[in-house]
Amino acid sequence: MRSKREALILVDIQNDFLPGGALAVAKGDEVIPVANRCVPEFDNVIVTQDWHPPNHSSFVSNHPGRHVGDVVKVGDVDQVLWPDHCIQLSEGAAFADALEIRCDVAIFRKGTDAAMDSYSGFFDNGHKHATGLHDYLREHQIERLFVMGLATDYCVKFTALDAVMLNFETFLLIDGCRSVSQDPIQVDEAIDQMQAAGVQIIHSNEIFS
Ligand code: VGL
Ligand code: ZN
Repeated sequence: MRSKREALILVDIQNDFLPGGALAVAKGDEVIPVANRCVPEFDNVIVTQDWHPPNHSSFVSNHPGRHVGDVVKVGDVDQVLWPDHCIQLSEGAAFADALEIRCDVAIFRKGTDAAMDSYSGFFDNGHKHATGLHDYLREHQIERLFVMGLATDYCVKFTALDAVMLNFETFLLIDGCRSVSQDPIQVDEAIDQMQAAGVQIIHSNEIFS
């Protein structure tokens, strides 16, 4: 077991982000065995859950004439349009069946406001509303975070960037992440951005020593 001052954050390991899901991430299912190996090492395990109402502003179905991947303004924030995904209470929003999380896991839901998307597990994309994750980590005196899940170039990236901005010592478990983009240049850009911000990129093997 690792130190009580550390937490593992599993980002959006939900059916809709797995192969066959509404917003399938290629090989997204491969993060599950990595998560299952890491979970028993931590006293504190946190999961984020993308949890959208059906009228969510990131859904292409709510922007007639637009296509998936288009970028629109929602308020003053740029919003990428996605296939409808992770609708509250749907099977697609449920955690992957094969994910072995204990009943003491802390769940933080995001993207619940129809008018504002939330990639980060900490704040919405406008940085106006907090999910409660930061308060939770402070209450539990957590200082060091290990982040993995789906997807490297969106919710994992923004969660890790907010974590370093909030002064947590932050590690990305790179083998426990898969990306929406299949362009290696874009994936490298996301990883470089995290690294430049102070996120330490490690392999999950490095936590078992
Ligand atoms: C995500 C796009 C839209 C993610 C969530 O979990 O990375 N990406 N909603
Ligand atoms: Zn979403």
